[in-house]
Order: sequence, then structure tokens, then C-alpha cells
Amino acid sequence: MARPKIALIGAGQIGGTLAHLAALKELGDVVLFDIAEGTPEGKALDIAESGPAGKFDATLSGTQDYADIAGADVCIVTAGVARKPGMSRDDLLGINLKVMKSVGEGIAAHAPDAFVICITNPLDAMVWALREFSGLPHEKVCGMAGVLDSARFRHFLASEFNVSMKDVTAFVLGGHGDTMVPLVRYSTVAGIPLPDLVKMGWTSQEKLDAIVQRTRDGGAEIVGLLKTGSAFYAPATSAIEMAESYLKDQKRVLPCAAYVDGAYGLDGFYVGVPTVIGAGGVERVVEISMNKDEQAMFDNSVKAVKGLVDACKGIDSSLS
Ligand code: A3D
Repeated sequence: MARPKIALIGAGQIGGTLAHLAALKELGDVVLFDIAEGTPEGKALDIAESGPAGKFDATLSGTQDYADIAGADVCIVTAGVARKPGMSRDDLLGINLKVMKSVGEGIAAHAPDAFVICITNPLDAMVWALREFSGLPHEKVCGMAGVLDSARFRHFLASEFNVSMKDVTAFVLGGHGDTMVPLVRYSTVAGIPLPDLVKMGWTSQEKLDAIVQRTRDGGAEIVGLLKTGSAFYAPATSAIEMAESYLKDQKRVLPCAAYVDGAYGLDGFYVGVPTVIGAGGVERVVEISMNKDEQAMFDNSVKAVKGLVDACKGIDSSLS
């Protein structure tokens, strides 16, 4: 059986890391696409040359031609511009919307059966626009943010409790931005919800609140440290977890920016929710019950995403 084909649209910081991880995990052969001549070719060759020592079998190539992504099983999109210090994700909207148009058309023409994972920011609006431009089925187009946001939350919690990250589960809902909703009630250490851990004296409410805020600011914290761009190791690892669940039909329950039509009172809208990812793409949206405060935070986040989608429609009239 032929290896799956993984197309990475954008061969920058995240794209290169995605290629390396996909090769190391032997998820399939990798094609890196980028408009910057030499970058995808150079990264593909460098990673291919790490194969003998890294002990993986995968073919890697780089290209500026969409025809080379033909028949891809998975496309992961990072094409566009990343944040610099002082910029919000929303500042990227105008530039990255144009990029989504060319990427969407390229995927529609050459890889219409692929499972598409968008990472380009502002994420919830870009994944919506990418789906519109590509015309692919909604369940085959989703965005990576929730896996990353909950991984950050899990990392901070595991450090606070001095336990393995493997035993910490976390739940983050809503848009990927300042309004994201880390849900403490649904986050646990080995099944013990965080509010119970506060009662047990494992941490204080103040420390938990600070961790929630640090999670919301997780992207900006990295941008502030790096100064030249945004996070790439954790975002790439998160998208690979989603791609692997699709390729191996693992049916992992993962939060992602998915098309929600009916659940959560939403009618045809992309936002971060828990989903089941398997061979059918986003096979199910998991609808949880929220209390009044959680619902208010979620509604606020949805409102922020709606504002960005409206801004996209204002910029490109073909989206209205
Ligand atoms: P970067 O290293 O700048 O790579 C972006 C690449 O896109 C560059 O190599 C560009 O040449 C290429 N590119 C630009 N325009 C096009 C085009 N039209 N077609 C093909 N390639 C193009 O950025 P990065 O890899 O650090 O980040 C990529 C994106 O991911 C940015 O928009 C970030 O804001 C976003 N990001 C999202 C998250 C989420 O959790 C959602 C996290 C971190 C970064």
C-alpha cells in the first residue's frame, strides 16, 4: 500500500517543524509548498538527509507548484504571516485572507479529497475563509488551536501540581484569541476536576485563575520571548496529533475549530469545540452543557469570531 501523502502549505517555522515531525513519525511522504523559492526545497532536503540517523522512511520534496500536492491525503496550512511583538492575531487578517484565497483554490484544484487543517491566524476566521474559498465539505476542513491551547493549559497545570502531563486533561472552548474559554470544571488530574483539587488544597483559586490567564496569553508570551515570530514547536505537534487521528482513524476526542451547525445554538459557524477526528474528518461535534458563566464566556468568544468573519466579508465581496 502506498504511503499517505501529506502536503504542507507554507514551509516557514511551523511548516518545517511539521515536515520533521511527520517524517519522524512515518506518517507519510511529505510535500512542502511555499512561494519563497528554495525554502521548501531546502527544508525538504535537510530533513530527508536526517533520515538515516533519524531512522525513518519518508520521501520529502519542496515545490512552488500546486500541481505537486496532487492527491494529498492531508493538507496542513500555515501559509501567511505570523505575529511580531505588539501585533494581535487579528492584525494579520487582511494579508492572510488573500493567502487563504490562493491556498483554497490550490487545494480545490489539486487535492479536493484531502483532510485540511488550517493553522494560519486569525485562526477561526481563516479556517472559515479557507473552507469558503476551497468549497471542500465542512467536515474535511478544520482549524488547529484547541489542541495547542489545551496543551499549554495542561503543561502549566502539570507544573503547578508536579505531576505527569499525561495525567492532566484540559478543556478549552471558543475562538483562538483573548476570548478563549479554558473550562476548569471539565479539566482534571486523573479524573479529579480542578475545583476539587482546589478544595483538596493542591492549589489555590488565585493560582488557578493565574494559570487560566497565562493559557489565554500563551501565544503572546512566546512572541514576547522570541521577538522575531510566534510559537512553532507546540503548534506543529498539535496539528500532527490531529493529522495522525485522521490518517489512522483513531477517533481521538480533540478540541478544534470545527464547523458547528445546530450544536451550541450555532447555525453554520466555525469555532473551537471538542470533536471526534477519524477517517471521515471531523466526525462529531461534542456538545457539553455549560453553566451561566461558561455560556457567557463562550458567547463572548463567538461574538469576537463573528466580528472577524464579518471583517473578511467586508474585505472580499466573494465571501458575502
Ligand atoms: P512563518 O515562519 O512566517 O511561515 C509562513 C510561511 O508562509 C513563509 O515561509 C511564507 O513564505 C509562506 N507564505 C506566505 N504567503 C504564502 C502563499 N501565498 N502561499 C504559500 N506560502 C506562503 O510563520 P509560522 O510558520 O511561524 O506561522 C504560520 C502561521 O501560523 C501564522 O499565521 C501564525 O500566526 C499562525 N500560528 C497559529 C497558531 C495557532 O495556534 C492557530 C499558533 C502559532 C502560529
